[in-house]
Amino acid sequence: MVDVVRIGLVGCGFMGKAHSLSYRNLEAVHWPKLPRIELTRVADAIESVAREGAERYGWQSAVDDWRSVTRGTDIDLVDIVTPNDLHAEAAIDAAEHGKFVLCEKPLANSLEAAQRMYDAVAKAGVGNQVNFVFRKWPAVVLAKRLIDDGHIGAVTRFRGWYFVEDALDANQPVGWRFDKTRAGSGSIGDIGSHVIDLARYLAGDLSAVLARLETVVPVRPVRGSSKVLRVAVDDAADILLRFASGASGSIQTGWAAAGHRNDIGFEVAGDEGAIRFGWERANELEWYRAGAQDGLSGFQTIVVGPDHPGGDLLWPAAGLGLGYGDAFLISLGDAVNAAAGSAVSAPSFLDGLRVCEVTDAALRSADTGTWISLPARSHTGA
Ligand code: NAI
Ligand code: SOE
Repeated sequence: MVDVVRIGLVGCGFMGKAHSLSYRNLEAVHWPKLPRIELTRVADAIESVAREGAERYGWQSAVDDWRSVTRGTDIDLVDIVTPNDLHAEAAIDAAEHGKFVLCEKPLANSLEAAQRMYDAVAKAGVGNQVNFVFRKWPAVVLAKRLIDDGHIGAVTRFRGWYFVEDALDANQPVGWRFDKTRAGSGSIGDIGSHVIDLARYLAGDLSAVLARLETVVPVRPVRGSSKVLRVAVDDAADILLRFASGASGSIQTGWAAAGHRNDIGFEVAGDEGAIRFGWERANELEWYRAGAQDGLSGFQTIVVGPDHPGGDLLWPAAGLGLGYGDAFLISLGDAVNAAAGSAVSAPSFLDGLRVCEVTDAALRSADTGTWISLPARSHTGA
């Protein structure tokens, strides 16, 4: 294990802030289980954004060319937090220069690009992680543990959703997320990718999907321009799922969903019980055990705290509440430990590729109106 991990960040917008704040606190939070961290370089296509990011978050240098991060001989871990269309080029370059690569979700804006990214890290033999933060969340890891330990029996159904209302206002100017060439898809890739990852994490690989997509607002104003965008991505998606295990389920997404501020959640039903979770009550997990015939059965609420996986990183007492930034402290800590050689990273680019396979199949299904089977290899994790 190395004793210092030197980090380079590509992109300094919303996620640039989330990741930078985490890096600043990682050593203290994971103490003494993490190597020393150096915030070596930040790149942003807009030089002033990179410079301000460096000053604000403590990066040692700022550049506008991402290659001086992916090729920097003074950098061990390259963290890519740009819009989806740059993920592949930057990640492949970083892998070819021997870096550990952490990349934001979705892994890429197309299945073809995601496959190239996976091939590049596999060929270079470098560590890799895709930042599906919600599967790192204490209540979600606890859900996985309950399922794996048989506390709901055999999984029969998964129902997942991610609704936000960010795009409810048709007149509010939009950015790259609504541009199909940059993002690849709409709500299904942007927020749905998180739920597809949770479906795989909790209930195993998928074998087929049937999807219906909807663009609620066909023309939107473009941020920073007088132009309008003819929207070619989905505002909402409904996907029926078949799992390789024989279980079934559904995922719904929508980013113009009135009343839903950041509502990602799931229900997993088994033949002996069920589990449910929703981010708007992120510190709680609900668990139901079937069978009691006393008229008193129902879901029990478990409030997460130091007894639960990841919950031990912050506060010594239960119920104080963890928040959004804490999810990144957990996820990025795992990446740094993996880059230092003391852990295997998860979720990996292979998981990111599998999610892109599902998204791509759902997009094709919506075009054809038919069920689309996923390649058998995606059931094996290989
Ligand atoms: P953003 O638009 O806020 O920031 C992106 C930044 O990248 C901007 O500062 C932009 O100038 C910069 N950039 C664009 N092209 C670049 C280039 N060629 N070289 C260097 N910098 C470049 O976007 P946001 O919200 O930070 O999203 C970034 C990524 O993070 C996306 O892939 C998104 O899907 C993902 N994301 C993940 C979340 C999670 O929960 N894990 C939450 C939000 C976003
Ligand atoms: C929306 O609320 C959001 O933050 C998106 O902007 C992200 O892309 C998604 O990863 C999480 O939710």
